[in-house]
Amino acid sequence: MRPRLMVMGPTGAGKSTLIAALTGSGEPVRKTEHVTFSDYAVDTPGETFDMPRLYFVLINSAVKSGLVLLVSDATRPRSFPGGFAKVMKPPVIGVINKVDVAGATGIEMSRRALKVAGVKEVFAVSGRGGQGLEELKGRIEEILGRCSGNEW
Ligand SMILES: Nc1nc2c(ncn2[C@@H]2O[C@H](COP(=O)(O)OP(=O)(O)OP(=O)(O)O)[C@@H](O)[C@H]2O)c(=O)[nH]1
Ligand SMILES: [Mg+2]
Repeated sequence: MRPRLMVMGPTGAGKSTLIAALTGSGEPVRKTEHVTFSDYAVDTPGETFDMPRLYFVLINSAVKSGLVLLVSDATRPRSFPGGFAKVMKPPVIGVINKVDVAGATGIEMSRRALKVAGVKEVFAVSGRGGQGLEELKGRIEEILGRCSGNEW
C-alpha cells in the first residue's frame, strides 16, 4: 500500500474537512477523537498539536506517512514551534486554510507561522469552499506517487 497523507494542526483548523474535500468522501465531518487511519490519510485530533506533551503522537504517526500537511487556520492564526516541521520524517507542506472567510492579515500571519515552523512550500486553500484544492491535490499526488513501492 502506498504511504498515506498525514494531516496535523490545531483543533478546528479544518483538517478533517480538508481530507473529506480531497477524497470527495461527502461524509459529514465530526470532531476527530483519536488518530484515525484510512487508506488515503492519517487524520489527527487537534489536541495532539495543542498539547506539546502529545507531540510524540504526531512524530510517531508521521514516520510511516509519505507526506505531512501542517494546517494553519487563517481565521485564527497561531504560532508553531520553531522548526516544528523539521522533526517530521516525511516532507511537510504548509496549508493555509479557510481562505474563503479569512482576511489578508490572517493569511499573511499563517504564512509567517508556517515559515517559522520550517515549511518551505505553502498552499492557501479552503477545505469548505474548494479554493486552491486542485493545485494542492496535484502536488500531493506528485509526492505520494513518488513514494509508491517504497519501504518506510
Ligand atoms: N469557512 C470555512 N470553514 C471551514 C473550512 N474548513 C473547515 N471549516 C469549519 O471549521 C470547523 C472545524 O473543522 P474540522 O474539519 O472539524 O477541523 P479539525 O481540524 O478536523 O478539528 P479537530 O478534529 O477538532 O482537530 C467546522 O465547522 C468546519 O466546517 C474552510 O475552509 N472554510
Ligand atoms: Mg478533525
